[in-house]
Amino acid sequence: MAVLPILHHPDPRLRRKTPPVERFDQDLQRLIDDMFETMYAAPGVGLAANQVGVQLRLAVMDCSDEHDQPLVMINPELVMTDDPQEVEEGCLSVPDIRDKIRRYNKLRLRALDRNGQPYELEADGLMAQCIQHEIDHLDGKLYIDYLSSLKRERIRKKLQKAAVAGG
Ligand code: GNR
Ligand code: NI
Repeated sequence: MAVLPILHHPDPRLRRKTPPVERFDQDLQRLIDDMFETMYAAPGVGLAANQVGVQLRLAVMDCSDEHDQPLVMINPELVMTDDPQEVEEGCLSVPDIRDKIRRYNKLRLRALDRNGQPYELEADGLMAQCIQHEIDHLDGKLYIDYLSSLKRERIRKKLQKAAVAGG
């Protein structure tokens, strides 16, 4: 297994809508294992494939304290949501910044597991928030897109400066 480098905003590869996974082969299994290792090492509670430069509709998650509830989401879609609420959010691709946005508190997810088997689950709280965050990544969106353009521009400049400095 390997820890992969995580792309930072404003990398254009974070802005593409990812195409669905069609091949559930050995390469996909290795990628999923590497994504879990990368997510746990960060540390983070979720990671989308395009954050490590792979254009596939695939994300991994684990919102547990014990790192014992790994979840693979392949070709995920939301099938039900409630009303949005304000929550605080961060992202490994937007380092050292957090802000409040609106997310659904409850949802129903439909996705494929690592073997291509379909499943559905209901989630709330942090897990529901993280599912929405990862699906946004796979659609080429970042949580900062929900902030004011003034805030977004400030964040872009700060991260650009850090990248030029080699951060
Ligand atoms: O580690 C993460 N924490 C987090 C906190 C609140 C809402 C979403 C997240 S996801 C983030 C990891 C990440 O960037 N996944 O794409
Ligand atoms: Ni993120």
